Amino acid sequence: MDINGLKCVPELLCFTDGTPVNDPAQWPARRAELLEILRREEFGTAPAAPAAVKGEVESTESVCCSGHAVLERIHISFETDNGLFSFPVNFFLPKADKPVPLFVLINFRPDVYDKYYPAEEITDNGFALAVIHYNDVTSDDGDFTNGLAAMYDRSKYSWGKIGMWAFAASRTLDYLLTRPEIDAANAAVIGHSRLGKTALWCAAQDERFRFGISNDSGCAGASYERGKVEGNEMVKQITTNFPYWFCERYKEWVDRADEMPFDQHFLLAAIAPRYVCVGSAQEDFWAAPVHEQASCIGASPAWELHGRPGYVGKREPAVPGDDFAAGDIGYHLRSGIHFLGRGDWLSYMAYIKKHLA
Ligand code: GTR
Repeated sequence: MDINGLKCVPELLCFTDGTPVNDPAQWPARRAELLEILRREEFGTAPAAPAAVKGEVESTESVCCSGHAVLERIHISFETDNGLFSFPVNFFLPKADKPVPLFVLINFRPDVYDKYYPAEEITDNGFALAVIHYNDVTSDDGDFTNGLAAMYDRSKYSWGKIGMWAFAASRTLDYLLTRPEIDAANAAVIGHSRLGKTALWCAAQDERFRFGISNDSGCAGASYERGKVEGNEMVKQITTNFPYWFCERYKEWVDRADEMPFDQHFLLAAIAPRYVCVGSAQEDFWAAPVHEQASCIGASPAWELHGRPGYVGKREPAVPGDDFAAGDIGYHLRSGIHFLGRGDWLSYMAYIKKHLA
């Protein structure tokens, strides 16, 4: 659990009251505690899932991606405290004779096609891809009067924008699980950067996702906070620049990393014993690749408790080209900048194929 002198604390396999966790039967309760801590300290609380979610296919492009896939424009809708809420999803579905695994991608732009997803390569690899444009859910700023933010009373839920985008990814899954073309046992949620944080938070809470995929998620994502150095993003910068992503309490931890009753390995561990895959980029020092790898190592005991291999890879800092996919926690480091690229997708798809249900 040591990487560059970093040790992942607090302990994962120990309840807050000090009771050790040494039996997988204790895990659901410990996982509930991890989620409770992350809600209270970082991402805030969210409303319960709506009783029913509707999906309407508004239009279909029956020839897309070399003719091997179709593209549907779907409207997802559900009742909220303040009435009906809906948002659009672009859904790429390969033409296949059996149900296919699914990616739910929370993305930065509404564009079809977009630089963050090689749609044809994804569908040719046998995956369906549902893309949510995050601003269709709610704006990426401190305005809590638009989109999903306006649909629930702020005084009842402490969620920030990350919690809202994660909620929308789960609602997208609600609908897609009703589609016979989808292999319900093999759903993944994926995002880049702030939306990588979102994907992890979504997968942590929503056990229907077998895979949580974090690309360059950095601070408040996969990146272990303790021991960061100048040039790495920390709670201080993130809560100054983007306070609205989180609950109010997260600010309490500015300059107090060593006192935090949690760290980001808790976020990965809350996905256990399912699957989590973390990708970093060499030049993305702001996101702190070494700290992303450290969280993977630090989260491992949650899998080992279940007799599963957690992180199986180097203990010393990864070098570009390293891709550790053997364990239930995947990790890769590629050369280059902060970006969700084709190489990242190839790595995630290979990892998922290795660990399909
Ligand atoms: C940065 C932010 C990071 C990361 C990134 C992104 O400005 O500091 O935490 O989320 O934006 O989302 O691209």
